[in-house]
Amino acid sequence: AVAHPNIALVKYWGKRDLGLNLPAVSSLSMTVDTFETRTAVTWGADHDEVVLDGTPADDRATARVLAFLDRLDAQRPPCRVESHNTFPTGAGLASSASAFAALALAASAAKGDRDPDRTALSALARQGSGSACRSLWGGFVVWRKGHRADGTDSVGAPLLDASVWDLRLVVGVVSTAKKAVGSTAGMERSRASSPLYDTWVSQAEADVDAGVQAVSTRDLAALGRVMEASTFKMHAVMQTSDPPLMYWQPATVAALHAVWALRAEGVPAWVTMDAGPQVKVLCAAEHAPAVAEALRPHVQAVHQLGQGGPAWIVPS
Ligand code: 2P0
Repeated sequence: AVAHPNIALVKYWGKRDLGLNLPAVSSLSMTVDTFETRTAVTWGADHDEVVLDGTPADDRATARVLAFLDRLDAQRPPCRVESHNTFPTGAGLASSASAFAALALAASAAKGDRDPDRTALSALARQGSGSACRSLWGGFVVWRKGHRADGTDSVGAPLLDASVWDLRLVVGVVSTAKKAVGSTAGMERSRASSPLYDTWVSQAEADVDAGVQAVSTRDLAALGRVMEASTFKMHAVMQTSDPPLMYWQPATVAALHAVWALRAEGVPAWVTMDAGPQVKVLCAAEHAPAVAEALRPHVQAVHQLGQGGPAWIVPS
């Protein structure tokens, strides 16, 4: 199966249940094209084996993948999983989102269900990595946090297909180093220690509603504004955690000032950053080249990403 990563426009940061991986807040994302995870599962192998980008996975990654397969089927046979990413892993480019979306779909197909219920699959993918529940779908996707104790209503849902509104996320890659603190540990640190955490949670649903409204009315300025607001509230929570979570590098700040300078000159473009130093810029397709030029002096590489489609099963 193949899945694309997604970038949150209104952010997920914080959990209300660690066991089922239920979020404290709803979120809104755009699935991107170009970057992809491609995963093959053999259902019934000699022994359990996980290979990532051509190399046997370390113990931690192997345990995470096998625990995920156990959730799909506690009686499963030994399985072989082989997965490739076309982009940097673990560097704030949403690699766990595409990874667990592709794994959920590939494992279901390998088990014999080639047309699984996507909503049930989204709930499964969420347990591998929260943001993965959004990568089953293309275009704009909303993940409502849900209310049920079993988490069956905490799933991604498609909002607008990829072909409808031609936007770009221009990604400036500041560093491809793996992050020092992963998202799960970071979220728990923020919940336990940031004095801003409760305010963040209390405002998140209104931000998601504003984002959904902006997508529904194709209002890029409104979407950009709420995306930047959500981004900086999330990073304020991160940075006021104890010890602070500072995912930015100096080049991150230089790049975001460059985008704001461009906007002051009349180019409509808005910034977002996730749990890593990369800067991602939301703009109309016609403005992506100018945004890329503004980012280039500050970053290692620039990718102009369009909207990606849903996760899909490669015909065998
Ligand atoms: C997001 N992030 O909404 C937010 C913004 C990072 C910052 O979802 O612990 O890998 O596996 O559920 O999904 C990254 O966190 O976290 C993330 P887990 P995940 O995209």
